Amino acid sequence: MELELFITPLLLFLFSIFILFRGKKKPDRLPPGYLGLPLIGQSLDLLKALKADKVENWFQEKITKHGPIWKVGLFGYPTVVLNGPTANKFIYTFDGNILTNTQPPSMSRIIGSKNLSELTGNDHKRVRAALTSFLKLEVLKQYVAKVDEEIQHHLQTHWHGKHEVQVQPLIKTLTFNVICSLLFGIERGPKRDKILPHFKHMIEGVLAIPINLPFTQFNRGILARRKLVPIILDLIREKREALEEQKQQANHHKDLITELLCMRNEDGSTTTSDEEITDNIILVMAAGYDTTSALLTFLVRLLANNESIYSTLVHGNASYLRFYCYHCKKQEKIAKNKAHGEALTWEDLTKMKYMWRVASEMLRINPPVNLNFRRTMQDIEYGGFIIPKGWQVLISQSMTHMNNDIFQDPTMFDPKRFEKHAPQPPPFSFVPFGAGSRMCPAIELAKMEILAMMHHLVTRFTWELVKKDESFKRNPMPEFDQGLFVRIKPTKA
Ligand SMILES: *[C@@H]1O[C@H](CO)[C@@H](O)[C@H](O)[C@H]1NC(C)=O
Ligand SMILES: *[C@@H]1O[C@H](CO)[C@@H](O)[C@H](O)[C@H]1NC(C)=O
Ligand SMILES: CC(=O)N[C@H]1CO[C@H](CO)[C@@H](O)[C@@H]1O
Repeated sequence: MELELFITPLLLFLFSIFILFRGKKKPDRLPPGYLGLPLIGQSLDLLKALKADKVENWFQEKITKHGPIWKVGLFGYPTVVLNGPTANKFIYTFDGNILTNTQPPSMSRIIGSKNLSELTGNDHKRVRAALTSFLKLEVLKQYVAKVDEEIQHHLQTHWHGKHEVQVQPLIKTLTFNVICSLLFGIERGPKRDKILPHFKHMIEGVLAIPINLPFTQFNRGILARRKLVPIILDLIREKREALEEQKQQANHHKDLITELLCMRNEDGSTTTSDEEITDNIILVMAAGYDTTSALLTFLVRLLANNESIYSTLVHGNASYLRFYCYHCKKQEKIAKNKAHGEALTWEDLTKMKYMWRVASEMLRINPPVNLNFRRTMQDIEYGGFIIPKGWQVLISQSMTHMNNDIFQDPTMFDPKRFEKHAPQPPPFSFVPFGAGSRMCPAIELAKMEILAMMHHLVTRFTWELVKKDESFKRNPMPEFDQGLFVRIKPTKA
């Protein structure tokens, strides 16, 4: 890793800071644990655990050593790590002005801090309101055909006629395209093509160690952001002009940028600066791009490995269908009622209940986002300890998702856990999308993309893994070593 080149000179520098820091008076009742070196702390250890997808083991080791609440230095800040449903509830529901959604510096420098996830108080409410009003179900329902069109075009271009494909990079391009089309009204063409490479580099720097030296991942991310921002500012300008020209024509497809441009204060002044819109665009792209594509890639791998799930999904469970749920038609039946190339409808998606249970179980076992950071704005007491002002608080989704007391036999993949009549997991224990007032506002969009894409895949292709045991690393998003190589065959029509 190129990073190591810089470590030695840095250590000397950091060590001197460390000596300075030690002089400060520490509040009593800090959780046990070691902060390590300032700035770096134990970031390298965590990144290593992430790469091996062993964050739970890393947490568990520390818990065994220090108890359930412990401290560690991560990405430039002292950090208190918590776990369990109570901790999840605490992080997701505590007053957001005190426990803010501030991300480690690598994330906020790159994603931008005028964005939704970093905003607090009224700013957060305002921008979130625009996003939610755009992403709510009644609005999204109108766009199923648009998503479907992107998916069909994607399969036609990148899958049909091929023998082998790398699933993950392809699906990333697909999710990028869906977001461009639906949220930003950027149609296929040169503009999209210009944004994509910068965007990819930017995302890669998001959870790097915040050392801005040439050749670090962090540095590449910052440079990519710098190239991306003017393109987005141009786009905002175009949308604003278009909006002024067609002021009278209300109510055609409004994209998210237009929606944000239309927001007005009570006195009629604009509420959202171009800078805020830019950061939000980048945030929404970042949030939708890696997450949905990771989940879809895991599902493709699952269906290659598990014949029984595949068959239930495609053909349905005969006895189940007959006795319980005749309208739970499986993918094959849904496809039979369509003319070739005819778009899926909202109603079709609502029938894919088994598919969504399979996806939910995948979200439990392999949550695309597996770390949640917060920052304290004042000293907070938790579990008998003080978390000082300015520290980070961290939880990992997997700590509850893989807890044997909450999900029995947690490593077993079992979609039955999400059946309607199955016992519900306790509140704040199944949190792939977060929870509380900052819960991912795009769940319904993600669901729509996943159901529609999986439907088209299973009805058009069969596939097998080229490398049976291809594994993945977390960077921090799951990345398959070779992008998940599969051999595909078209299904007989
Ligand atoms: C299929 O139906 C049978 C009978 O209702 C049920 O026991 C079984 O769990 C079902 N399988 C799935 C995967 O839904
Ligand atoms: C496939 O999934 C089913 C249902 O969860 C599970 O019982 C079975 O063990 C899995 N099969 C394989 C080969 O992993
Ligand atoms: C990097 C960056 O843009 N930082 C700014 C984000 O917004 C806050 C206030 O909302 C500023 O204080 C930061 O400088």
